[in-house]
Amino acid sequence: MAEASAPTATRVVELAGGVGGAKLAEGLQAVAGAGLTVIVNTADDTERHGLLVCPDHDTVLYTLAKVENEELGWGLAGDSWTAMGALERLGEPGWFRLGDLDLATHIARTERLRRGGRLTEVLGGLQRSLGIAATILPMADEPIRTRVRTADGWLEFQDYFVRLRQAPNVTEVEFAGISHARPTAEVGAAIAAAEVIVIAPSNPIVSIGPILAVPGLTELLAIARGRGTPVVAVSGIIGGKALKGPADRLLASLGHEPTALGVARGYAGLIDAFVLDTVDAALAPAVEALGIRPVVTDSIMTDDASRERLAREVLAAAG
Ligand code: FO1
Repeated sequence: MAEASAPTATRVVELAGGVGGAKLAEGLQAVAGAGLTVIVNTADDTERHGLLVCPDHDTVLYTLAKVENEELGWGLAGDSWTAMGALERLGEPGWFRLGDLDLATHIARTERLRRGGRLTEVLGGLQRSLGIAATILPMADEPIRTRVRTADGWLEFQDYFVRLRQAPNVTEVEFAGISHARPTAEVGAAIAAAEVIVIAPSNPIVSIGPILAVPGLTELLAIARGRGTPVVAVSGIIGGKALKGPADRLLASLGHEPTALGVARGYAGLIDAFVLDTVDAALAPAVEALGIRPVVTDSIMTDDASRERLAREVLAAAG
């Protein structure tokens, strides 16, 4: 097991999706405070009832503000569903549930974007209102939407994820709009200033995949690495199973090995170190053979203390 030592990094960038990314972000925020910048996936974003919903941003925001609904893994603690019931009575679809309190976030965001705000600025305003120390940047300001191909044709991501409960077999994934997107100035500056870059234990295909697919993003990471900034990824697959969501099934149906080693292979050439759970210690030599330094530790984050402990180990792993 790796020893947790006092990290020195104060400027940390994390690439993150939803729950796994948010939990590690909380640990990293406890260590780096305002020095943490989280670059979140926006390809899960969706328009519901005329409102822009940004699931991964909001999961990270609510978690860092300590107001997240831990039971659901999305939305706000103590939320209620009165407005959703009223919408359903009017004949609107109710399978994607927006809580009464959560609705305020989507209304404010949509209104500010309609007034001409840039996504990065609008999300920054929400973060300031909730008083978090870290900064959460969308991976790009342009709209990018994940679509998955199944036997029934192409589906919008939330249609697959929530309405169909990830049941269909996925044979292809695309990020619509990605060719028009570019890393924002804020994303570029954060990566350039980072002392450590962390890839969260999020879904490598549909959470980290879209971030890395933004044209120019991997080049920014390569420039940072060239200047000596280490990139460390954490496996979200433990013992061949995703901690949450369909990552293991997506990896397999898209022709990748559904193990931590399969995840490491996907990041080969991009990262310096890879954090695997103790359960997967036997995969460490194969990770090393990819030219990536394996770091074996207990990587399951059950509470605040384990989130901070893993964050410290990840930063220490960066060396
Ligand atoms: N996930 C669900 O399983 N059911 C829902 O009704 C649902 C609503 C929802 C509303 C706002 C939000 O920010 C997230 C929401 N999610 C819901 C979570 C979301 O679909 C996924 O967890 C992420 O897109 C995957 O990272």
